[in-house]
Amino acid sequence: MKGIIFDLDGVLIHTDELHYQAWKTVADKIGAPFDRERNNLLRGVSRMESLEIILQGVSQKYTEEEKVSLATEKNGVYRNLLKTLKRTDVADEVRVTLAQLKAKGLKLAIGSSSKNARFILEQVELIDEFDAISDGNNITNSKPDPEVFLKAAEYLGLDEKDCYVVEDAAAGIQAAKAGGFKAIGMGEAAKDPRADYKLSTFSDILTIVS
Ligand code: B16
Ligand code: MG
Repeated sequence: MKGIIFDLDGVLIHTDELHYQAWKTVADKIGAPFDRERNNLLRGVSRMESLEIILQGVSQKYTEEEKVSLATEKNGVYRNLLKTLKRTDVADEVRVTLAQLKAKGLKLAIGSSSKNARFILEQVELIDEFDAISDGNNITNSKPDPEVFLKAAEYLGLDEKDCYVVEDAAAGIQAAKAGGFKAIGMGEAAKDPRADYKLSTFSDILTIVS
């Protein structure tokens, strides 16, 4: 294996919690039921598709314009939360593991559905650790479509069969397998039977690749 493609939210950093808080603000405002279980359905899914999942809980119909406005409002709350992120929001275990993977000669990429991925990576001073970044800005179809990972492999100059994908989302594991990658599940996705490997802690990746 020559490369590893990392999902961002919920894998390298706990921005999944900030997504939850931002969507909760919008959901409470419109009276949509929203809890952590429903939030798990939003992992890896695009902003507009996430909103559609939340709106399944209300009878009111929203126009496209109103939906864009709600999604924009959520992103505003989320961006304000992201501004508080700093270097120490990435665990030492993550930084050390990434450095050790690089030292083994593996190429590292980001494969995130988020349009805020670069902003997050800059905030936490992680952006220079990656050889390529594929995110919500360079794709048409979000996970479970494999596009974001296929683009990441292309940017690395690698074949999908030579790359692992590390994911915390069911949609992400599905995308990785659809693209022909080896899937490593962590967090929620560690329970997914489609994952080829499961992490109990981030540094377990070192054992998988050795
Ligand atoms: P944004 P990932 C995904 O990131 C999140 O898991 C998902 O909850 C979010 O809706 C999506 O990014 C889009 O994010 O609104 O910032 O463009 O897990 O693929 O890194
Ligand atoms: Mg994720």
